[in-house]
Amino acid sequence: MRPPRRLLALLGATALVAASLTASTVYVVSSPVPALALENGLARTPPMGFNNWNFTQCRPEFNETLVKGIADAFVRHGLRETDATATVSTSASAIGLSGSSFTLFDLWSKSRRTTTGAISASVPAHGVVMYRVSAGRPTAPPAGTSQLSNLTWTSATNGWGPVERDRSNGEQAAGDGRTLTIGGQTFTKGLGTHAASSITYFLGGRCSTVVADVGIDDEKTTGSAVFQIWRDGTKVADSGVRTGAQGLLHLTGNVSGGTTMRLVVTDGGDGINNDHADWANARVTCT
Ligand SMILES: [Ca+2]
Ligand SMILES: [Ca+2]
Repeated sequence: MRPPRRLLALLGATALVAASLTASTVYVVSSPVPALALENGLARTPPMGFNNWNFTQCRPEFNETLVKGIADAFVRHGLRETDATATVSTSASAIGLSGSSFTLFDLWSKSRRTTTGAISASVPAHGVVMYRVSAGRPTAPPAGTSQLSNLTWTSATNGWGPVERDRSNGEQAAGDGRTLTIGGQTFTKGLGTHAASSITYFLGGRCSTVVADVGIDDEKTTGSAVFQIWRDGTKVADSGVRTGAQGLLHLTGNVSGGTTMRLVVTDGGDGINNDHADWANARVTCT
């Protein structure tokens, strides 16, 4: 898959934001709706959006004239609100891409989908949708059972340096981890992470099960973390809080039909210090 080249931004529920907002960004933005306190792993408000406070901090120049000017600019670029869900579309050429197949990565939910031809988003009334759009399609894992450390993830975040393949997290440098070890048991394959971490794989609806032996690596036994497996926006496995003293836990997630799968590590509620979290012998089975 080619690396992401464009961040597509669509503003407003009914109108397409022209690429003139930025050369490479499209947003779907309008006034917020009350947040729903859903325990679905998503932030209760979008992590990105139009945030005047960060820019102005209510300095004197942030006055009615400026606010009206911003609103007028939105309207000039075709941004308006409606009270109904609307489909907002653009073309590849409008955002500087070529080809006919594209991958849309939802920057809020972290879900991923593919499309051909027109690029569009279904935008709730007064809602927000943000996609990173890249040309081409990601590749699903091959048929059979694959070690996740042998596959290419589509995105990864990690709380202390990068995610390590087939070794523990170690410190901040890449490749400085040790043999994956949980409760004295060593592993030659797996992923070494550190809370807070999230690793996303594209499955393309072709995979059924993800399994791993999870736990705090022996290199930092005082850590604590929670291991979760997500199929698109649904959590399908949760380890509960694991400490170094508990050793490993075998975790299984049903990812049948999922377009994407995420391995998530949280801090266990007590901060990220020493949270060296291993996904040992982590495998996915696909057809
Ligand atoms: Ca490292
Ligand atoms: Ca912790």
